[in-house]
Amino acid sequence: MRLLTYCSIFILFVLGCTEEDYEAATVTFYPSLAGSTTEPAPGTAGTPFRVDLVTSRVLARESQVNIKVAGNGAGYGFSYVTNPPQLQQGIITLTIPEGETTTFFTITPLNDGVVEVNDYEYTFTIDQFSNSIRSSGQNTFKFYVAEPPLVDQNFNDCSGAPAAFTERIVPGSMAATLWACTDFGFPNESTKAVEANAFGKGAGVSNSYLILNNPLDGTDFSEMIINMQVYSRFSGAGQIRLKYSSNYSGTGNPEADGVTWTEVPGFAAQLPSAGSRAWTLVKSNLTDIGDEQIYLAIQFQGGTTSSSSNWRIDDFTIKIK
Ligand SMILES: [Ca+2]
Ligand SMILES: [Ca+2]
Repeated sequence: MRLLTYCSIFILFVLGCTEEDYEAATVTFYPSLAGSTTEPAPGTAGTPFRVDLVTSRVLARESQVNIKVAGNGAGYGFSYVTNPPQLQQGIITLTIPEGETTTFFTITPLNDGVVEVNDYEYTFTIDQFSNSIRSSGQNTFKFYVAEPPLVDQNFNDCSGAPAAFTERIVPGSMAATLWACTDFGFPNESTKAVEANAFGKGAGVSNSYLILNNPLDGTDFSEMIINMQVYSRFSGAGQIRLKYSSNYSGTGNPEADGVTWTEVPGFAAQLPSAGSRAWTLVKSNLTDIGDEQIYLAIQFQGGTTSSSSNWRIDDFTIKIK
């Protein structure tokens, strides 16, 4: 009898240990809690991004984890898909076999044909679990998908003159080419940029437009977000302005009779001072474009051969919505 009691206690103890040591596992996102990518171009497939989870111990039984998905954009099947697929909208169910400690799912961004100017942000939250999993640790994973810009110029292949832009000099102003490639881009001389400078360039006062070759069609958007990095190494005469025109022809004198340019509001006020030697992200919004085609330009005006500020532009992007 006494022996039997000892055995029972021993068996209970062992079973108890089994429950404690092998049953109650915690599941957690590991090693990463965040990831990011860019939305694929129209007609191209996105790259699956793998998200890993681990359990705190080997599972004694096959167990499930439900992960709740929240985010903006057009939703599952339009802005992204997951593998395993979502059988119930907004829930990914993962099964971890007995004897295992790891699992993962993938998220693949899709081009949804919708411009999400604030980009996409998804939150994956461990919501429910079963069997051997009794708790969750780091239970949130964030995934960011950037909307690809309409225009995206880092000037890193700049050679001679910047691609995608054409310099147009107003007749009667300083005749020399003023916009050129520079090796001193953002954030440092490891990348190229485009730069305007009139110093030592001969007679006249600068008035030169660096014009984006492709006009932008106002019927395609209600708002345009134009961002660029700006740097000025030297102080002196001259300034840059971001302007647009709905009646410029796209070629020839940018100040020909009848051509009007409007300053993009807020641009000038955000510029670093001439000679300040600090890269500054200048962000502009344009909302009052009608259903017309516009040209966008950076104008460098007022520099002379004996006194000129210089202006470097890098990471020029335009997003529309
Ligand atoms: Ca999109
Ligand atoms: Ca660059």
